[in-house]
Amino acid sequence: MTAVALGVDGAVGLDPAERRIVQQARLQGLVGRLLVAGGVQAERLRDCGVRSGADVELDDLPRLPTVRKRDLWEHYPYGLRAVDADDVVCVHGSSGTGGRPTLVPYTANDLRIWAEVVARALAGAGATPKSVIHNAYGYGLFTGGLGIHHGAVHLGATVVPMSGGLTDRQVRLIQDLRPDVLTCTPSYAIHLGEALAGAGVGTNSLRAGLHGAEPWTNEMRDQIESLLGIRALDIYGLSEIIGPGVACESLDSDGMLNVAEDHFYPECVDADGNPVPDGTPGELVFTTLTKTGMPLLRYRTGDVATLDGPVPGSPRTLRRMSKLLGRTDDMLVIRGVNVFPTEVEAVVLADARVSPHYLLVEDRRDPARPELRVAVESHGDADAVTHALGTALRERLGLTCVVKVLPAGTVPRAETGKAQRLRRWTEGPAPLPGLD
Ligand code: DLL
Repeated sequence: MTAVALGVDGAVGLDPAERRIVQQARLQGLVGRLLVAGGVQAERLRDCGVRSGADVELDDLPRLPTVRKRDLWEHYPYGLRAVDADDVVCVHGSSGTGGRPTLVPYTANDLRIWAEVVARALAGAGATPKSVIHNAYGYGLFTGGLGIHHGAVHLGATVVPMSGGLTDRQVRLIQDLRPDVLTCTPSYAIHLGEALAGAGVGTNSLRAGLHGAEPWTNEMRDQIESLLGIRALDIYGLSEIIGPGVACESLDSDGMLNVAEDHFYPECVDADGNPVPDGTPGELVFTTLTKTGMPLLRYRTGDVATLDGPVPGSPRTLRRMSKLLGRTDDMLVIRGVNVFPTEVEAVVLADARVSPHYLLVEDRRDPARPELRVAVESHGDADAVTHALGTALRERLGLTCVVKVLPAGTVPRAETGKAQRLRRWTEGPAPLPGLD
């Protein structure tokens, strides 16, 4: 593997002034497409006085309307689709609320863009057409598995489509196929690293890992790097924009993630939606300049990070974003699954045997195995309630939770102010007796 690979396309090294001309033209094309497609984004543009793509410039973005996850849910399943149903070649998504997932339709054009940006991310981690990529992101509606897959194929590498789980088999194939790149969530990288060590399987073929889909710290990075002997790099994305590949660290990006800004134009805004200067934390807002299936103008991600320019003097000229610093809402991401506490509440309160006093505990004591613990009180048969809630939560969220049925009166009541329904547990004793 080469130390610094610029990528499979020239876009990453383009002169920023030339890139801006491309972005400008693409923005005008996008606005034109949205106006023709009609629907909520077109209405909001018209309300702002925009009649055609030619009316907008990149500098006008801050005064243009935004769109949020809520808009996707309100127009479920395909309300923001901007092409004929016939032009949609696949659908991906993530968990949503009210039992409705967030669904994203892709055209063949969108799949080409996705493959290109993921191939770029893989190349930035040192992967080449000779690489063997062990892909342990889940395959399915989740964008991790298939997104990395498309990029690896586009790069001309060999992808091993492992998906998640069945760790013994993953260990066996790492031993036999000797991959140089590992792609999976950071928590699974640690789990796999421990399993490989436990089985006495060496990891000396591995050079780099692309890890994302959930929050992770630099301490976790150190752990992954020492367990697996690799450079562990951060990859960011969200289904609404495309999936993995919106931004990704490269071997030379100095701890920040290169944003694929020729396709996904980034802004960073404060709570009132005003732009913040580079280096100041704010909410990331992306505009999909080239997507056609579900193009989004100024999508407010809820993800908090900082933006910055490229590494000075680097041949890689893309703007960069920091590792994520948090969220503007209460969405949790547990083992790559997005969870809104209100969804858990809906399941818990639907069971008549359970009292309305419950507590969610985001258990991150072991960073490799984050768990969502759900403490409830019930007068019913504890085993039956545990089983029923566990099944209902798995069905609704796509996540296996640890359900604890506690004696009546154990879950703290809010005497004043808002009920505290969510606690984070990173060390020390359980926030509630009986929870571990
Ligand atoms: O998680 C896409 C993805 C797959 C990214 C594989 C990277 C690797 P969603 O399921 O729609 O898409 O979840 C998107 O997950 O808004 C963030 O809050 C969180 N997230 C994604 N990447 C990271 C990361 C995929 N690198 C939501 N660090 C986003 C922290 C991340 N959080």
